[in-house]
Amino acid sequence: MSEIANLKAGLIADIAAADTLEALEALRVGAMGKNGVVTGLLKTLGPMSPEDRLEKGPPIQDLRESVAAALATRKAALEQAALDAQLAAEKIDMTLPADPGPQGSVHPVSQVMDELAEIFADLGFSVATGPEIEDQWHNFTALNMPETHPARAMHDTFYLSAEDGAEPKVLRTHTSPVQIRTMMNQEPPIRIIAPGRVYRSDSDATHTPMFHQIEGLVIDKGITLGHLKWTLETFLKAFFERDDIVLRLRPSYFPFTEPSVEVDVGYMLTNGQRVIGGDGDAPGGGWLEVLGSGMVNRRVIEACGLDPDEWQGFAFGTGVDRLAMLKYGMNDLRAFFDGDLRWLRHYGFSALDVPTLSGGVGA
Ligand code: 2NL
Repeated sequence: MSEIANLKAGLIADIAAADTLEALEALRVGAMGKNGVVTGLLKTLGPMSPEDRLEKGPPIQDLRESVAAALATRKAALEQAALDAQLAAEKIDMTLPADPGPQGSVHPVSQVMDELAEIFADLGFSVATGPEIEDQWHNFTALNMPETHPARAMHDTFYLSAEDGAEPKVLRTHTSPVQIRTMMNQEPPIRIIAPGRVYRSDSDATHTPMFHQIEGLVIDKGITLGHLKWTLETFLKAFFERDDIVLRLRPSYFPFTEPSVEVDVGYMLTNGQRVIGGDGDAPGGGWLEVLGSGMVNRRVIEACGLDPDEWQGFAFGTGVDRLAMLKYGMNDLRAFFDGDLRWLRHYGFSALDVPTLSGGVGA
C-alpha cells in the first residue's frame, strides 16, 4: 500500500475512533490544520512540475476529501450523542412541544343536555333553571300532590332535617318545580325546558339516587294534545336524527297532567341491536318508552295564579341518562357516574372532538 493510502486508512480509523469532540478537533488540527499532515502534502503540490502534479495530485486531493468527509460524519455523530446525553440528563427540553397532560372529555349527559337545548331552541323554547333544594309546595303541592296524595309516597324522597316546627325541605324529585316557579314569575305565553339533576332515594342496577331529567312546558291560549304530539315527534326526530320515527301514545296517569300520555318510539331489531325508527308493530319491531307527558292539569295552572279557562298547556318529562343510553348505545347506567375516561373514549366522547348536531330541527 502506498504511503498516502496508509496515511488515509490511519487517519480515517483514528477519526472513527475519536470518542469526544475535543479528541476529534485535535485530529482535525493534526491533519487539516495549518501545520497538519494533509495540509503539508497539499503544499508539496505547488512547487511541482505539471507532470509530477498530474501524477501525485489526485491521491492527495482524494486524501483531503476523504479525511474532511470522515471528520464531518464523526462530528455530527458526536454532537447528536452529546445532545441525547444532555436531554437524558436534563429531562426538560424547553424546545420540545408541551405535554398536553391528561385530557378530559365531554360527559354524555352534558352532551345530550346541549343537544336537547339546541333542538328546543329551534322550536322557540328557552332553558329555565331552579334550586335543587326545594320546598314541598313547589315540589309537590303545586303539582296537585297534596300531603295525603298517594303519589307523594310514590316518590322515595330525600327529606332534609329542619328547625323545630319548620317544614322539611326536599331534594327535588323532578324538575317540575322549575316550571312552577316560571309560571308564578313570568307572564304566559311560556315555552321552556328545565334540564337538571333530580334525586330519589333509590339505588340499584337501573336506578341511581341522583339522575338527570328534562321537562318541557308550554302555556298559551288554545293549546291541545295535537300541539303536544307534533312537538314531541319533531323533537324525537331531531334527537335520534331519523325521519322514520313512529310514536305510540298510551293513556297514563300523572297528578300534574290530565289527560296524561306515555310516549313510546318504535324500534327494529337489526343484527340483534334495537335500532330506533320504524313501526314498532312490524315484524322484528317493538316499542321503547321514552317520555311521559300530558295536558297541564287545570289545578296546577290555578295553583300558579293563572286562569285555566284562559290558559292551557302541555308538559312532558324524561330521563336524560336514559336518552343518552338509547342514542349512544350504552347499557350500564352506573358507568355514567364512574368518571372512567376509558368508558368515555370507548363511546367516542373526547375533549376536542365533540359530536354536535349538524343543525338541530329542520336541518
Ligand atoms: C316522566 C314524566 C312528566 C310533567 C312531567 C309537568 C310539569 C308541570 C306541570 C305539568 Cl309544571 N307537568 N311535568 C308532565 C308529565 C310527565 O314526566 O316520566 N318523567 C321522568
